Amino acid sequence: MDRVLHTTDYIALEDQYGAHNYHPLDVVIDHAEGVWVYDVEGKKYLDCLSGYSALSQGHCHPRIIKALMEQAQRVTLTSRAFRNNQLAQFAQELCELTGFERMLPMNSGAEAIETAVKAARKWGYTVKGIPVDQAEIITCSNNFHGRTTTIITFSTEPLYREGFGPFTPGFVTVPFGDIAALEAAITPNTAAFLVEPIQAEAGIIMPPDGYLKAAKELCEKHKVLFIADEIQTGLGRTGRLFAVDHENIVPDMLVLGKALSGGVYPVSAVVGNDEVLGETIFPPGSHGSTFGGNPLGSAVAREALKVLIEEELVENSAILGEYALERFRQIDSPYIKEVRGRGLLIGLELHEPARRFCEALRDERVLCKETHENTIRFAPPLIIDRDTIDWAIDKFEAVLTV
Ligand code: IF1
Repeated sequence: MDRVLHTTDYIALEDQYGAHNYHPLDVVIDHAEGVWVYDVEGKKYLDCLSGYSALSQGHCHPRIIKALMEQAQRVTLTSRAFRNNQLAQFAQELCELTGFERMLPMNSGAEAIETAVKAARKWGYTVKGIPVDQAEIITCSNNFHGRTTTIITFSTEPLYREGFGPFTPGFVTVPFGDIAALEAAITPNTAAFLVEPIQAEAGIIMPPDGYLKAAKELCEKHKVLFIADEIQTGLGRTGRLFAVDHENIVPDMLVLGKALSGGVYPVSAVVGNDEVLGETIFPPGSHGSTFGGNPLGSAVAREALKVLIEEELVENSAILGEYALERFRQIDSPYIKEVRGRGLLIGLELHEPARRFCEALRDERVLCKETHENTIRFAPPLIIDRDTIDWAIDKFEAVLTV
């Protein structure tokens, strides 16, 4: 039985023994269910961050937990040296859902991004004919694709890069949304364009209308792979199954994570056709991971996807996202500069740092987090209902109009 500790005790312990690589709100969560989390003092809060959009199905969804518990008593890990029945079915179900021929399972989002980078380079050399070790991948400024040293190579956020060099060559940065800059950056050695359809971490930055479609057309014209990082925007978060669906484009590779497992277990994947994920690109033994494709994560992911579809969470995200956006825009607040977003991925950009408002919202039992200083991100689980949205936005209004 745990010792009886209070919020301040836990904070002191974590601060003493944990690296300080985050600046979390001082709320110590003990358990959670659905859209609600409960701290160690028993206080109840609405989770408006959803684990950075990993908990789209809500905390501890009973069906997903049941799948976890049942599989955990059968087999949790086989390694890919052998096969298991859960990965086989997960692979089929994910490809059928996304319309691609193949999937490659990993664990974290960053690992899936690294996998997509490797696939794009290999495709560049073996299919496009780029001279070996000269492949270029174009990314957008203010991107967020993960924290590995290769991925932070193409971050434009000094805090994420400083002190972690030397970096990986072969990346070119263009402004997000600027189609002329993208065209100018394409060379015969360009293998891929890697982009988040909406730049969430940058502050819920929306693409100009038609940008993604024009970018896809440019990629097709110049034989460049279009890689969509939908780790955060995917699986219903923006009101469509994938954010690229808003412009009816089909990427060459889709990178998924977070809600792929409902926030219960780390599962990520790259999906694409044989041209980018077949044996020409990844022959046996050329890429892998100890836990990638393990039966426990696969069983969890299978149920998380079933819940997403059967509980119509994509539709709920679209309907309540539109409602929430409209309600946020009606708040008459001197602090709000702009409200933007799509589905239940909404950002309130303020004229000043948002931290103090997030702390005030916490005192009103609403948990959300500032991103890039001035923007409050509103991204509750997609299971949220209208009454709870109203309750939450009333709190935002109270905090933002004093
Ligand atoms: C942190 C941010 C969000 C992602 C996209 C890849 C990854 C992420 C679009 C990597 C991960 C997380 C990481 C976490 C905080 C959070 C985050 F603020 F950092 F950027 F959500 F916006 N592509 N995002 O959003 O996936 O390896 O983490 O599984 O690192 O602080 P991961």
